[in-house]
Amino acid sequence: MDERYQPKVLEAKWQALWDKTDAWRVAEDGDKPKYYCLEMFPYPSGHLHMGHVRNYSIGDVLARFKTMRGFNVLHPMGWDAFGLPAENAAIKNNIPPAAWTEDNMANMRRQLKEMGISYDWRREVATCHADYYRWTQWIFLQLYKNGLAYKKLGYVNWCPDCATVLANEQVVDGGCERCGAAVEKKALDQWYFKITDYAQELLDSLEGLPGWPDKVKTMQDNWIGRSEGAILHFTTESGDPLPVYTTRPDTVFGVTYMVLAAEHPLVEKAIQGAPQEESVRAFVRNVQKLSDMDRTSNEMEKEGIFTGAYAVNPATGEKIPLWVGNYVLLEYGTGAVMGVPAHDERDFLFAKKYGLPIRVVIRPQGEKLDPGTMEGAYVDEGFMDNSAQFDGLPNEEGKKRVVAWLEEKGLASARVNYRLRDWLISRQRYWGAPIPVVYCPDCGPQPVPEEQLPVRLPLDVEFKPTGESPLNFYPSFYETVCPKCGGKARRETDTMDTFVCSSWYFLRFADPLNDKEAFGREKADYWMNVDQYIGGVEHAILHLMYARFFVKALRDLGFLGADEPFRNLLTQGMVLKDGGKMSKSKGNVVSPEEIIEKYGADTARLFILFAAPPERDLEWSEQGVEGAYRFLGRLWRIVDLSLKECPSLKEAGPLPPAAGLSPADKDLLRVLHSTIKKVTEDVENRFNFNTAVSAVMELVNALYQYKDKGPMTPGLIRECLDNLILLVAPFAPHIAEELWAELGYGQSVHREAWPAWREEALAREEIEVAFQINGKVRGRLTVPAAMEQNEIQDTILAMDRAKEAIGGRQVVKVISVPGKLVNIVVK
Ligand code: ANZ
Ligand code: ZN
Repeated sequence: MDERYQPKVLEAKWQALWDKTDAWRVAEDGDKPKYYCLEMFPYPSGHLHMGHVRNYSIGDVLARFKTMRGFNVLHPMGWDAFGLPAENAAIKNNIPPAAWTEDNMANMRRQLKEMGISYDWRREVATCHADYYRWTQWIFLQLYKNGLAYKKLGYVNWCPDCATVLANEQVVDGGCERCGAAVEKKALDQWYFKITDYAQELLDSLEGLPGWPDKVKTMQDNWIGRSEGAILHFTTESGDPLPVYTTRPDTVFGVTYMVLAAEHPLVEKAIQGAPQEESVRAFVRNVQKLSDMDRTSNEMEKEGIFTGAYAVNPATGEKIPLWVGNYVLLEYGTGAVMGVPAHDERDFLFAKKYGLPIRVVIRPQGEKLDPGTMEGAYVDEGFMDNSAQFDGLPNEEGKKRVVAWLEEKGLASARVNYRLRDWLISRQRYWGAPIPVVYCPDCGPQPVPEEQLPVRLPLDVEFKPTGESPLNFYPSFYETVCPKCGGKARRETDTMDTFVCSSWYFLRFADPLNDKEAFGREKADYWMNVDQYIGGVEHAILHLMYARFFVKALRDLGFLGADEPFRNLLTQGMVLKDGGKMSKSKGNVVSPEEIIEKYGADTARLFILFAAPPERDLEWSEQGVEGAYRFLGRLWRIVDLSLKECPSLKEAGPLPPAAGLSPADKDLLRVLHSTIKKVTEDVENRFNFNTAVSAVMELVNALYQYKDKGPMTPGLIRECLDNLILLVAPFAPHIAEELWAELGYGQSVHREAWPAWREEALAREEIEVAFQINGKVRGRLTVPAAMEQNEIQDTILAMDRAKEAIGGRQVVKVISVPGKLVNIVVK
């Protein structure tokens, strides 16, 4: 055995062997419990960053650990390969998006192999390959045929710089998530998925996910945004229906104005011929520049303008002024709100600003509120007031009674509302899965027949940033025939949001080579759910919500048994350096390549796993990396030294019965078994990889101490080294493989069973107890571990040293910490 630990040589050697033998391939196996371990697949930007390395190291420890624990483990990897950066690179460097993406995938695949991650590479998928997006298109067709995909004219978020539509979630503080440009509203025909059909189930089944972090579930809950209220049927003075959604029907007698969203269809009608016609239009144009995020943000000043028209309150028959405002969303509720300044903070500010009346209709018990002196809205519970027959009712009760009363007259209906919108999936972009629809002048939109899939992306596309899909300039793409009448027709040139591609990749991994189906039901049912999903918290809302929706929809269409995609979710923390996120702009990036080159992959993995528990942020530390490297060197040498000093250990048989062991032997045996126990429990129950690694480090220290003390018992050393290497295997797979071979084993360490600890080896035979007088340590005593607490006390009190220290004073009481100390209180 080489004296020096040479990671470069041995890592390359084992990686080549793993590759050649497809070491991590799996298939369904009825004899073993299955375990599906999945890390979020990356966008192929070209290079792994430390966040990836962390994500995939965590997943790899679990995958390897579960394999050794006897599970049939699926651990796949692929590429979320469509998307904008490839197009931008194409424009900038004149490389076709497909070629750029392929190069990047090749490089990152190589890097992942250099990290020694145990993926079944035969299952690799890339969402940009036709054998994958064909099935993305097929899923689109299933949703379309079942009313879950539809097209409508919508006001969409438009980034003028990227010249593309953004999902609401891609608008951050009113700016484009990618480039920061101010986002505008634009009317466009768009494709949507009807995720709102699943709003209630998506909310309810969060409760069935105890293995998800609470913070993620809360974010999903808020995003779905369920509220209970009613639609109240106001009308305009000229008789047009003007329904509003409110969560406070109990305040309907307090409505003093109404507000329409800028895009509301009644705005034009209301202003026609009014003197303020032009100024309202100007106001509307300004509001349309605001994103939904702006409109709902607390910071933005609430503004409005009177249309000149009036509405009629269904409860009172009263005429109330109709306004347009910058804070009303067209897409929420009905796009119109009733203004109740006395009981809504936003309405209160609005009324104060524009001199609108404030009418109190809810008051606290035994108190009257004066609108003239109120300094803010009264939003708490109370009793109805100024509300005709409802006066005096507790307002919660009032909500139901008002709705029932108006409902009887056909003027209201109870309603549950969700903030969740349908998912806008069309993009005016090239590098995405083409939407499989054809427009026929005679037959209208027609789904592409399934047997004609895939609708292939042309690969020779040129890039002109025009705001239209580049496919619009490719007659060879869009010219086609109608599948129904055979006449001339035009293909849809929009492509799908990349979130569509990533909403089902975990299903494809179950059956990636299937060219007859997106996935076979039997295989999907065998592997699903994903037992452990691991990724960044930045995907807490969108990706996870969309994937959940897909699974539920596919289940309802009969393609799948699972209800949820991911049984357990681990959101890993960030990798920081000098307290900040690693980023090019800050210049604090440490590249994985550099670290692997200098120390090897095992060191990189070990450091990352040791430096922090997985959910926490991790501070990069060069000393920490050095420390991990030194530890692996110590591990190497203890095996080398043991083999040299105790050559018979290779042939050593089973450990002799405990009776034959020296006290030092027994100590070491105890450390070994308590380490096995700790590492097992830390990994399995808590994902505490950091404390698991530090326990392994202590075991190595104990081995050195044992060795230094004198002759080694060969069977014991054998037992220690075997188990030590098994424990190290998931964390540092290459060195473990090499040392395992050095110990004479022919089979890969990663195919061995995880070690079990022996309960009887854990027990200490003797323990050391400190004794104190009035809190001050006066001595130590070694006693049998099994000795009773009061027996220990008596022994101490009988000792000369103790008697001397007490010095004839009176013992008031004795306080013990079992197994540790005895404190004698005297006065
Ligand atoms: C009158 C009222 C009085 C309201 C009151 C609240 C308090 P959630 O809980 O989020 O569903 N609203 C309705 N549609 C809106 C839209 N398109 N844009 C902006 N705001 C809208 O909120 C429902 C409440 O938000 C509704 O209840 C409505 O204001 C407002 F004392 O109606 B409320
Ligand atoms: Zn036709």
